[in-house]
Amino acid sequence: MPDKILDLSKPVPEDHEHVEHIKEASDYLRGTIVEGLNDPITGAIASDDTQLTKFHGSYMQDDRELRNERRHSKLEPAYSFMIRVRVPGGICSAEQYLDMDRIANTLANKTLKLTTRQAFQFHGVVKRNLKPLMQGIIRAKMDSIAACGDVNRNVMCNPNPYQSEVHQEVYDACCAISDHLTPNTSAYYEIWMDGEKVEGTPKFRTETGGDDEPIYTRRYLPRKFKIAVAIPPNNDVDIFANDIGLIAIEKDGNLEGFNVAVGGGMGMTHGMPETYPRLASVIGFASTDRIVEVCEAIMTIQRDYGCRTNRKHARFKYTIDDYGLEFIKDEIASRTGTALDETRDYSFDNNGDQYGWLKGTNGKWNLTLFIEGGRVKDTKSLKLMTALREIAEECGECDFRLTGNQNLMIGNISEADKENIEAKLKAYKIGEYGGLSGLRRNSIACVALPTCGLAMAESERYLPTLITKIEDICETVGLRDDDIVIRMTGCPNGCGRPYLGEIGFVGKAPGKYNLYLGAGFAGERLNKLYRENINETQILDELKPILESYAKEREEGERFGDFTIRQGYVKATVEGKDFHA
Ligand code: SRM
Ligand code: SF4
Repeated sequence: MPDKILDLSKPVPEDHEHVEHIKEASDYLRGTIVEGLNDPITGAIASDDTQLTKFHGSYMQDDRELRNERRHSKLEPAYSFMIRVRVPGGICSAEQYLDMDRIANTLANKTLKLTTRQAFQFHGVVKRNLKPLMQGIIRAKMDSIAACGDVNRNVMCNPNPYQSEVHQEVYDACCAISDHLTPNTSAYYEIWMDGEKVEGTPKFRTETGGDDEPIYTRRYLPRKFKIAVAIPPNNDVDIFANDIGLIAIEKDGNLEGFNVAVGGGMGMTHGMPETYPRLASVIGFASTDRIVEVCEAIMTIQRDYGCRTNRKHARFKYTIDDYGLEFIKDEIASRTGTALDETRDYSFDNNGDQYGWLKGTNGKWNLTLFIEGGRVKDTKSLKLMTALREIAEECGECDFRLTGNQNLMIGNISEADKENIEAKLKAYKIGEYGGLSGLRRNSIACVALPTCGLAMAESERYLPTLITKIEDICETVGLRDDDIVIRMTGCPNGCGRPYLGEIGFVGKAPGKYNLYLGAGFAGERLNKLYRENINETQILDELKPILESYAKEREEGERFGDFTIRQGYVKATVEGKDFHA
């Protein structure tokens, strides 16, 4: 039995990461954030506080394209803040969507980013606008606490509870897990709302909770923690990329419970083979009534045993590979008093979104729209932001739902509104998805430049152009409509889950990418490095013969990722530890 790493009876050990000392000294995530916000001399906040604002849902960034110019002019970097709004299960009302739109247009950079974890992001928020923006979110009865930081993040699930009874039950379970694992600290409302209570705000706990963090403790988790729930056969939230992935098991139209998978994560660092993406391992089954306590038990195992001396080794996937799955199973049994049951049968057949119109169990309509790179904005040629705003203003009872693939579902639409929405989309020349190639409708790109401080190459701004060029090849060989999962990120951290792309690109340097091939179409197998550090011409030269041969030589129903393995372009990755092999 290993010793726990978290020991609250002693001061934070010297060899623990600096962030551990910051958390301990922060008085439940307060630090000197208020003082920093009130300091008019700089557009920044204190460095230690930037670690704490993450827990409040905000990252300090600077415009990387202005760095040199500002340095030469002896100005401080062009600081701004990114704010992430948690939307458990991805669902908000039309009214809340309009609040997000208004905030983006008045206090941020007039765009909304729909993220790979069903959240909204605002970019380019200057310091003086940060507090008004946070207040706007909270007055919209939403929140940003725990959207980032060493805590459980936005819990994901399919965003259409009207697809079936089971979808509704899964959505309810997702919200229950999210609510239970939301941090308790009153610092959030104290700092951003001056302690004011807003009726209906999720988890306003100052009255009941105070600062005690019974689940997290004052040191919180060693690292971020992520949970997602999928309903077979659709793995649209990529559960295997999560610290906990839950697979809904139904019987005769009722939810029985969930297979529990643990230890997924995408992040790695170039040149450090001891870091690797890992897919979650399925370890058993828990009935619906147990799922919240099982999630808490798993998360607290990571709280107690996760590495706190090296953040690159601090994700749950490494705790599992260090201690073994049997240890994790035994701990779950001892913490909950009951062992997990035998894993139930399940199978996934895709990890994408089902575009277009779908009628719900309540007789209303739901429409899934492709949003390229998850970016909602107006351009000269496409007034996407305006169109969505007008739909939200006019659509009565409808709601807005974010998918795990950066897309948008407009839900709960009446028959009459369906016609209006179709007319509106036509007027604004917004296709539902018709006309998109199989590559584009299965694409994800992370934010990367210019806001992401970790980006080594473009992603969101570049993938659409690259896809157009790959589409030319696909068109020639007759693959235009074939679904192929393609994903790009500007660095190896994996925010667009690139290691689950049948074609994956990971930025190495400006204009240079590693090319990965061979992931499973349903998100059940990682891909493998095929070519390193290549530019656009090389990418196209590499992909052309493979796509040509796929068009000619694939077997009936064979997916592109499977084909690249069968033909020996790459070896199958069996587990995270052999990703680099
Ligand atoms: Fe991420 C860090 C954006 C999903 C793994 N991620 C970041 C930061 C905050 C950069 C930073 O630390 O300074 C990025 C902000 C960019 C910007 O300008 O907005 C960022 N991550 C995103 C988003 C917005 C990408 C997107 O285009 O949609 C996604 C927000 C999700 C959300 O709503 O919560 C996003 N990030 C992910 C995912 C995908 C997922 O969760 O399904 C992953 C891989 C899964 C995982 O966690 O392993 C992911 N992000 C990372 C990592 C690597 C973590 C690791 O274990 O090594 C970092 C860097 C870090 O934590 O040190 C990171
Ligand atoms: Fe930034 Fe890298 Fe995440 Fe892309 S993958 S958003 S470049 S941290």
